Amino acid sequence: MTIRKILTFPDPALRNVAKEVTEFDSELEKLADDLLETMYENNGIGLAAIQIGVLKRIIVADVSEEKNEPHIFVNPRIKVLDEKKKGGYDEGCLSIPGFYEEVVRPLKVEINFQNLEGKNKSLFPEGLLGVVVQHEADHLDGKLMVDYISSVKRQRIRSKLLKMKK
Ligand code: GNR
Ligand code: NI
Repeated sequence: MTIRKILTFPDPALRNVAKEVTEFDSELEKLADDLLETMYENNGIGLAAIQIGVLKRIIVADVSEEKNEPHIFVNPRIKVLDEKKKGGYDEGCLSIPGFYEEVVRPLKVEINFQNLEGKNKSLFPEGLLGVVVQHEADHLDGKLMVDYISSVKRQRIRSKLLKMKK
């Protein structure tokens, strides 16, 4: 397993749209392992492959206290079941280090996905996991948490992160 480098906003690579996974092979397994290890190493509760520069539609998450409930979702598709929006979760993003913003998202979603063997699965994520899978699915379409906040705030975050990189 390898800890991979996480790209940070405003890296244009984070704006790509990831491609559907079609090969369920050992390379995909290795990628899932690396994603989990990189997520745990950085104390994250979710990670999308695009954040380590891999344009494949695969995300991982673990919202458990003990960090022993890893989820791997290949080709995830989010279905909104209840349009009622729920804010209140301050979201963070490993690609936007140091910034936390409340994002209003649908409360009830279903996630349809494939596992590492390519088998179709679905899950009705509750609470924080529901928020995280929506956050990760956004990444796969080049969308970031900061897209939900005002452009003034977004610009401020952008310049702070650019200065930190220098
Ligand atoms: O570690 C993370 N925490 C988090 C908190 C609230 C809502 C979403 C997240 S995901 C984030 C890791 C990350 O950047 N995933 O893309
Ligand atoms: Ni993120």
